[in-house]
Amino acid sequence: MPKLPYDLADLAPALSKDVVDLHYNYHHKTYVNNLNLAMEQLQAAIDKDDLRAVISLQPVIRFNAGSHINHSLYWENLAPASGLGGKLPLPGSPLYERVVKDWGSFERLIDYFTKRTAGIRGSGWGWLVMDRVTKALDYVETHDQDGIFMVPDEVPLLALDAWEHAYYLDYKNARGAYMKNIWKVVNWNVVETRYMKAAAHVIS
Ligand code: MN3
Repeated sequence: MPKLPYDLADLAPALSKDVVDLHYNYHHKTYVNNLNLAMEQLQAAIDKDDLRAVISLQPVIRFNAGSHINHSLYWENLAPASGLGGKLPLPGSPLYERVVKDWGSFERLIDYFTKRTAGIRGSGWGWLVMDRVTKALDYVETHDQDGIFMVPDEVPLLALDAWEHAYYLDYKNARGAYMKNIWKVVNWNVVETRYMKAAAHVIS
């Protein structure tokens, strides 16, 4: 489990202590436990050269490993509103200029992402991604626990968890209200760092 870069209560009121506690210490932890178990079973299957077992373990590994990767990105790209949470990059910074180039403004990007992520059918994730080839920023959604690592040439910059367990305790069925409030705790500093690292390794 990655260590949270803040205390459980620090994302309130956007996300209550209870919702973060349940999400991190129960949901995320359970995915990690299930992944560890499946990895042990995979190793045993490989040791026995049991190809049927190796293949049958793939869906559970895809689900739980994807979840662990996605949640690790999610926790990292949030921050308390009393600190870096919700503070947009300054004009002139690389991410600011790229967002303005691709989206016109942060307001437009946030508005679009809020609508799209709130509208994901079933469980999934909304992502701000950078295309490795063009460096352009785009919105991508993935379903269940699939992640951006499964999409060729896209680098995840911002992970938004649209699963009910991410907000239901606080917002009930109002996913749109959760999506509206999550921007108050998005750590754009982390998003910008990811962008600059990704942009430095662009495929030419
Ligand atoms: Mn989740």
